[in-house]
Amino acid sequence: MPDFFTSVPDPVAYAGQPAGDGLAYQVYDPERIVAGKRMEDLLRIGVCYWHSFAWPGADIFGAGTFDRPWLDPAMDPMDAARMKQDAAFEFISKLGVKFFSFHDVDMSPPGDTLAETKANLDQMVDRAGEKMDETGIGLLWGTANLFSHPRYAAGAATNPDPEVFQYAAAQVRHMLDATKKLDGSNYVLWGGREGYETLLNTRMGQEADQLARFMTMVAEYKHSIGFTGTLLIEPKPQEPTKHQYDYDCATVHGFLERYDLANEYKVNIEVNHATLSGHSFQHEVAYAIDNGIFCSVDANRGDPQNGWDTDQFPNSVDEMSLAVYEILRGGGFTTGGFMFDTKLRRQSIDRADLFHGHIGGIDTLARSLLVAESLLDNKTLESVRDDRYAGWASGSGADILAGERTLADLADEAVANDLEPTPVSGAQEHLENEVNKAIWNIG
Ligand code: XUL
Ligand code: CO
Repeated sequence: MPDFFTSVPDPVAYAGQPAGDGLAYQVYDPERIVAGKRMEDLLRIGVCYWHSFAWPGADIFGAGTFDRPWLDPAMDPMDAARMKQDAAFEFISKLGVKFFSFHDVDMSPPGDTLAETKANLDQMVDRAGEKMDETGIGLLWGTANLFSHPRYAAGAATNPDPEVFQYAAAQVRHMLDATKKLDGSNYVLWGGREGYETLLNTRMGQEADQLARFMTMVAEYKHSIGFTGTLLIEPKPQEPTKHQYDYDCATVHGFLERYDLANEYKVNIEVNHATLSGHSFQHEVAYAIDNGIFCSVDANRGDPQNGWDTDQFPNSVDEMSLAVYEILRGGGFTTGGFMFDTKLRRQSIDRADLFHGHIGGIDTLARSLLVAESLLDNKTLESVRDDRYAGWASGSGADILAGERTLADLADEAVANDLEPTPVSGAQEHLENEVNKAIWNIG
């Protein structure tokens, strides 16, 4: 196919200053060294296939608005899949980022039988492999769509019908094979409809056992084929179902521990899902890091006035900096990265709009990374945290943590010494000002 995104430079480059047409990076400089690593290697930016190329811009009140010729139902489905793939790889390489992600159904059309569907995907995956070799683009993660088709209305692994569980097993097995073939870094399971609409017809305990069985089988299969990428769960509290079992990081962590799966799975935290669950994104990241389950991020944010998943491009350095700080403090990404599971607004109908959304979002992450580096280098938060918890690092505090004191020991000693702890300031306003200074002053 001739180039589709003809109005943008190839590639979009780092300019370090505002470009007249907005089609240049102001902050994202892949080569810049941050915390000892190239910025590109720290951020590991990925583009998603589904919202960017497989979604026509429809909403529940109206039809698609976007210019995506390959979504024309009159086209031969495999020709359309090839055209879509050409446009996707053209976009990602012009954007100048290193990764993408896809669901099985994003990349190839269904056939009349499961075997035909599988053959279509195999063809398109082989073709994607060639494009990846040509462009140097890698696969951040693969995943299977177990939520759009009507068969999954009552869930996939948690469906009351074991045949649906089996159908889902076929899809996931196939996508794990495809992800391995494309040397994917991770495999994601978002429990799209693993939840319930009403408890009137639902056995929650039974559904949890089914989900755990499915996840165990997936982990076993991963090892049997020698796939070395990380398995990820993507928490989300609700939508599409009223209540989803993977509510937030703490819920997922408890589930993994309960079913002895904590060594097999980590989390892919989506900013918009974090805020929908009533947490900040920073909270979800910090929880996952502290509990050893952090791996990857879907960078799309919500709208504070809407209680649903708007999947907007990240544009707040304030929101992102503290979460990126936690990621950097935790040692950065290993197999994960920042996936843009982002949607254009329905009125953004110019081909260049997809670039503007990504460029602004990537610059936001790049600037947040610089803020995080400065907070870390200057020990802005760490020195205060060290002081605040100093009592636990030695003496009585350390003995308590080591299990060397009983409740009665402590109580007796408190009385004997007439204990009177002195409150100290949490200094929240001072710290907020320090964070703002880093945000304002970073070059
Ligand atoms: C849905 C969502 C998904 C997953 C992949 O809210 O985030 O796109 O990221 O299935
Ligand atoms: Co997501």
